[in-house]
Amino acid sequence: MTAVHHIPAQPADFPFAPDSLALVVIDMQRDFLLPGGFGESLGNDVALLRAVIDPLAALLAAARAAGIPVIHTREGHLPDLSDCPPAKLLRGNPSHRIGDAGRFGRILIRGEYGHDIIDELAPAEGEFVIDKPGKGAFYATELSDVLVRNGIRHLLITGVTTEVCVHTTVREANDRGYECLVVSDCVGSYFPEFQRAGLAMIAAQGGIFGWVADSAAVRGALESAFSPIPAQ
Ligand code: C5J
Repeated sequence: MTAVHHIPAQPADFPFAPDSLALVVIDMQRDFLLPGGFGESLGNDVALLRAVIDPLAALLAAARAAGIPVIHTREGHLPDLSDCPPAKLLRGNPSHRIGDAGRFGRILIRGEYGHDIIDELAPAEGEFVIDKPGKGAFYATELSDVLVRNGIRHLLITGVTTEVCVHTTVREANDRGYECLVVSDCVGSYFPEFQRAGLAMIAAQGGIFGWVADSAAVRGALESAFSPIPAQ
């Protein structure tokens, strides 16, 4: 039987089995994070999202060292926009719509430079990359299949933005019976008040959507759960 390990978290320790754990990295894309990109062109301060890069790079390295599956997601659409609901296309700033020309290519269009993941967190060979047309990572994607095929039940959730794609994914995962721990310094929002409230909402009411812990606590637990067993 697989041993159960724990990560110190809110509202209580997060129990996980090492062989059912995965790291999920949501939408760490140039369009959202690069200075001069789509996110910034909407008037947002990308520094608030970029603060996530260093702790997330360290967590990614720890996950790779532990050998747990890593799943990256990218929000975006087909070049002909056939997978983009008209309501999504029409909302937002009229001068910066999905599919419009942006500094890093057509905004949120698959295959464009801006749609891809930032260099610091580039997926390694063998890691999963899920392209999603929605805010949640389950809607219209192969994520459920990937999780089932790999026996994954426990998700460490990171990425941007806290109150949009991170929250939607956590809620989708929670409804499907997955146990989600949101890593507080590895998720980011353009809005400090949404960051605070978004994290509080996860762990409120006894962990209504899941657990919250910082990356130091998660890395510590990974190191102890995945350290080699000393020879007798
Ligand atoms: C947004 C996302 N905020 N990845 N996308 O539109 O959260």
